[in-house]
Amino acid sequence: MVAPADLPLVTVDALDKVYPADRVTNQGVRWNSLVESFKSHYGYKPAFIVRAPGRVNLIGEHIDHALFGVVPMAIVPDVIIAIGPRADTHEIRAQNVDPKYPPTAFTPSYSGGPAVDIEIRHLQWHSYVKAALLGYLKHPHSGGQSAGLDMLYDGTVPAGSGLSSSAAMVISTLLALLAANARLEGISKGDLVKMSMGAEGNVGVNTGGMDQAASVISTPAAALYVQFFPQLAGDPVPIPATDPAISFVIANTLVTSDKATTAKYNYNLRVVETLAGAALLAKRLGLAYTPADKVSYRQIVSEVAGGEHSLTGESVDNTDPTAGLRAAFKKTLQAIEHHLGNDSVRDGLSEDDLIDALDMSKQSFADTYLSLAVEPLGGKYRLYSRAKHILEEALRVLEFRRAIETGADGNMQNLPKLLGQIMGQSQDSCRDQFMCSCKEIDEITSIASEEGALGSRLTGAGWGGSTVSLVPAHIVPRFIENVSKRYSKYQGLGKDELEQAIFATLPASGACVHPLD
Ligand code: NG1
Ligand code: MG
Repeated sequence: MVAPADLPLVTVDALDKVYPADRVTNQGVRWNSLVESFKSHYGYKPAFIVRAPGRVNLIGEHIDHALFGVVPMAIVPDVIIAIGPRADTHEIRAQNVDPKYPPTAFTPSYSGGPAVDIEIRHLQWHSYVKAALLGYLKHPHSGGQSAGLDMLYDGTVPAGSGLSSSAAMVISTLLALLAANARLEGISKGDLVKMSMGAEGNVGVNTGGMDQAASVISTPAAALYVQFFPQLAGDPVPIPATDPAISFVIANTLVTSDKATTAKYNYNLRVVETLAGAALLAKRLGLAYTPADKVSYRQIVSEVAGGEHSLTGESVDNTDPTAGLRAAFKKTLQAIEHHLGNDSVRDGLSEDDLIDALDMSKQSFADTYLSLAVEPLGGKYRLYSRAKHILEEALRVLEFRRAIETGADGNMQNLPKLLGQIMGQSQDSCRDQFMCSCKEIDEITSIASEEGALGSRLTGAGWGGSTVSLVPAHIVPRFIENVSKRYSKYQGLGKDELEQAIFATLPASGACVHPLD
């Protein structure tokens, strides 16, 4: 198999290679109007349009960080940018078609290594432009320089909706920089994923890589299995024809899950709980890692199974290629039960107790973990329930993918129901073990189930943002209407607002560059 991560970036000459057939015309109107607005803003014709989509994650929440595979897909909502390179200056000018995002203009400093001033504690839309620019300048491929650039943005991924507007912003901006500086050559999709992960770190988010992989590597009409270990790879997962046909409906809670302001006590804290849990498990298993190694649960799985070779070697049943891996996940779950589920670790540790358990000094704990959290954390570290969620969710990803490939017990008829059940289990675990749900997500997912969804769960980081429901295609219009009538935060919304808040999605293609002539 050729891993799509190794393939070159996509250049498109027509929009039917980008959007599902029924969306091409209205997107064409949008792209043309972006070109016209660029001309009237900057007084000349843009040279390129680049695009990076948002994503919805179907299964595998909060496990990319632990290097387990996930199954997201790129969606139609995206960020497109019209670009004009300017040879006469280093100034970057960025405008947004939405007047609520004010224009910005700045020049990176090139004395003593590239520097860009990112307002990390007061993030604005253009902080993501700057984060991408800094990531680009620091990447060896850029040679540490960028030409001046005029950019006009048009984004349709709602910010803070759990659909990865941030990844779409950063990736589209990186593509703009690569295109404008004639540096597209020699960059693979996998390179862009890594570059954008690094760049998103410039706004203080410890990103796991799923969003970037989905936005860059996705191919039309398929979800994407993203593997992070032992290396990044993407494998298209075409959604099969079933009876009833499957549709995925996204419903935004309209509670903004703004990581820039809340990461310190939710997302980044979970990252610390995950890393510290893996370090403690490794220690109690007698494995030769120190906390500074930041061992992942996925690495521990290989150790527990006696090396990666045994997961893929002859012991594996040919008709079930993931059998070895699933057995290793289960064995690791037993180890978690045994080593993290017995003593005081089970109910959560105070910071001092965690430092003791890991045999660390306060200083090295702070250097290793608290630096990831942006701010002091306080409270309890729940290593056991986070670890359990991660391993069980990783197992669900394998089951989900296997079901799509082979049906439920070999039967395609029961597939929609089985996929829905797996999604429901994921939601329960996100709520009870990873504790990343919230009352609005709980409200939508339970209304969704009552209105005929076969499964419904949060998607993305949670704590607000969006839900995704697996709905039989033939009931989608009624489903959307009924959920719209019942979910408290949709009351009083206009038609346009509602259409943006709840909609059925089709898998769209990943990021691309469109040269204009
Ligand atoms: P959101 O908050 O939806 O962008 C975040 C992470 C992902 C992944 C999910 C949880 C970033 C940029 N994204 O997604 O990598 O860990 O949470 O599965 O941090
Ligand atoms: Mg994000």
